[in-house]
Amino acid sequence: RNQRMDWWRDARFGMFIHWGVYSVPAGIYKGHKVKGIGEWIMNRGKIPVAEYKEYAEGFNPVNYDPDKWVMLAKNAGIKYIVITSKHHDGFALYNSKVTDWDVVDATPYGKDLLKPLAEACKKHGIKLGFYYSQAQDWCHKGGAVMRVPAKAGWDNPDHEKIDKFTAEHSGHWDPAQLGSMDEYIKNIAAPQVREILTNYGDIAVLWWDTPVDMNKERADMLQPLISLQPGIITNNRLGGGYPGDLKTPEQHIPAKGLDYDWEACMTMNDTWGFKSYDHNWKSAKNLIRNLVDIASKGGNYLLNVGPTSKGEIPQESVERLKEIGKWMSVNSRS
Ligand code: FUL
Repeated sequence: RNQRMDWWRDARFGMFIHWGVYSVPAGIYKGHKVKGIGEWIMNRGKIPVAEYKEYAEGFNPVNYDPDKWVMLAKNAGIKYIVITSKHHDGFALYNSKVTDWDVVDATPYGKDLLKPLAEACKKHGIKLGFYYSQAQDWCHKGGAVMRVPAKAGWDNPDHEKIDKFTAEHSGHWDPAQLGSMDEYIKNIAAPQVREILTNYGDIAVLWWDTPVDMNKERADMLQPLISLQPGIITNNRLGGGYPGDLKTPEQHIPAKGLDYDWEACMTMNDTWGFKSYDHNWKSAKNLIRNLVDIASKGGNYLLNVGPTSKGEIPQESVERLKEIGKWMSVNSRS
């Protein structure tokens, strides 16, 4: 019996936080509603790197109150939080020494967002995990890109030209993105993983994502770093043949569960990162059903919130978490 997984198996319920510069455009580029999930706006919109980076000027989460977030989670019966330390746009929510594309160097806010969250989690007895996009990185040279046709975002007048370029450059749409992926892994991803696993105390989970263009050699530059956090749990999205500790069904619940530890990650509306006009919220009843359904099948529920650029969890999400908390206070065992 693998004791390392004990707390995680008992936990059943986690909070996913997708937060970054994409919360500034919040789903709208040049006046167009860009299709798809909000944190993908740069790729779907084919926004040039320099232009996307300007959104950082609008990222100023002055209302960020990690204590409040952690208590909101805790009161809903949530036992662990997984936050995007860096998503596919390459923007780090912490003070990274290997790039200027982070909250401290690139935004008016200018403060590390993960430090106070780590402190709040510790104070309230909630475990903390980091999501890290190790392969896709749309702002650092050499980062991988998942290929998406220009028309899949908005009615882009340059779609033919862009698609021709992306076809020739493994999905990249801006010359500023081109470079060696091996160098990117070595000089950006690996040092950043080292940072997040060194500077924030106990980290319970490392959540890799989308192993685009990963191979064994590249994964081997990252996998050994998990020894920086003894007991850490990783998911199955590193690539390079590493299975990880858990499977990660996304936006669905396997009908009969899985014969492996698993965690269903799901949104409350239709986006992970904040989108101003996504009002397609599931009811609290629906979310509670999902939790019960998942727990009864032996899985964990990683339920997402997408805070705004001002540092607020949308009110609709707050209300639903409070409803879940009410149900939990009557029906849960701890
Ligand atoms: C996906 C990512 O591409 C999404 O943006 C999101 O982070 C989801 C949880 O995983 O594969």
